[in-house]
Amino acid sequence: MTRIRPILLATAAALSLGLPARAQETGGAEPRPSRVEGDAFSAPSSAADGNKPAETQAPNAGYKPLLPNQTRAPTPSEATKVDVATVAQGLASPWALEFLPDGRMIVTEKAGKIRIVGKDGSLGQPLAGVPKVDARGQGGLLDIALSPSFASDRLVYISYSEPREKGNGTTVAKAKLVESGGSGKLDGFKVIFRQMPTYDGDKHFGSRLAFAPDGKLFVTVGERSDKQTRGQAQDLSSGLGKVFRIDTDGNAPKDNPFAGSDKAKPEIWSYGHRNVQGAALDGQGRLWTIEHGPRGGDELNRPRPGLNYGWPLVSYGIEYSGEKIGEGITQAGGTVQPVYYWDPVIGPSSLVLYTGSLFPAWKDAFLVGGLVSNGLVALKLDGDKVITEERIPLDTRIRDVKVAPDGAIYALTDGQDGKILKLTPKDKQG
Ligand SMILES: [Ca+2]
Repeated sequence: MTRIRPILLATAAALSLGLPARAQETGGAEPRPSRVEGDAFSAPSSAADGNKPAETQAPNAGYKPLLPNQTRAPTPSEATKVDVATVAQGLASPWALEFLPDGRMIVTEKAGKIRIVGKDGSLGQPLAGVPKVDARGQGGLLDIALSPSFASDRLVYISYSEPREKGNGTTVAKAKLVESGGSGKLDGFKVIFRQMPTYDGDKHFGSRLAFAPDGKLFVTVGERSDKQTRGQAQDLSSGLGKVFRIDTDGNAPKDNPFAGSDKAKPEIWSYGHRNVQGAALDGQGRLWTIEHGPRGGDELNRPRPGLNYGWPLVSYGIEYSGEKIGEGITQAGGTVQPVYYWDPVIGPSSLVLYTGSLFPAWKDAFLVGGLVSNGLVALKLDGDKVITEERIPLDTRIRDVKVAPDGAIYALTDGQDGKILKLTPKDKQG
């Protein structure tokens, strides 16, 4: 009963949100989801091109996918050729990039700095008013998002691993970006949300911030990696291993799937996640996320309210030691299958929907930044199913990917001397 309840709540929540509930998705005939959520995704209506998969290496785990095209989708019939230019360099372990309305960029650096990067690639001085962060391991100053009404309110939202008594944790804050005389600061800094519990570790902080069209903010986090914490991804009273949905003051909206429950955190949108570092809204305003799996098992998911995405009960990956994760199962009742997974991993850092017109082949494709794959991955979808996977090698770890107002693709490279790379279509004459 405890496993079923969230799903029923989820459907009710989806209906009240006006989101496509499953009954609507399946033509109205089916009142509740099947035990294994695999059939939520219809098979592609257009046949794949019959090309070989983009992935050529042997998998780490011997698991078979439950669904067609759930991994190793074929490459598109025609490869997209890109020109790559370096727009800026000298960023210290940059983590996130956003475009400001005037075409400049705002970039976070992991150790705790935020800089504005000019259109000419010049790096501004670090903004004042940025909080202290715990930058050990995978922690630090992480994502940045502009308020949906940034042009009028100048608010930015940041996520970071916050140093706390007895450890650290992912925290979300907002502040006003104020610039004058060539320098800038964050003004009126205010914490709006803290992932709890605090834990003394340096891994799996997530995190991405993504605004939905209704102005609600999705916050993705991790489960802190260690064996003693990872099980909390399944615990609705814990904030580890979740996707949250909050308002701009950090409160849980009343139409969240667990709002009003005394056993669950009301900010939870979905659970059973490992370490979610990519989040994007699709053209219908629906949330998609991408998370780091263990060895094998990176996942693309479409988190729906109140549903369980399986970790650590279910995974297509294995431990780094080679042992099974838990029972070594890839499906279980009450858990949702990934839309797509990778084995071996790509190390997905970021996710964006390509909405520009410079690359017609990628119209409405998801672009994924790869830390391990050293480049971008383009996923074309048909409905909610991946039909092709294309690799765009950039020979360096990619930490974030964004689409510029002119449709060019900007990739932020990881590590010291981080760069901003600009991708444009390769001149066919050249
Ligand atoms: Ca999963």
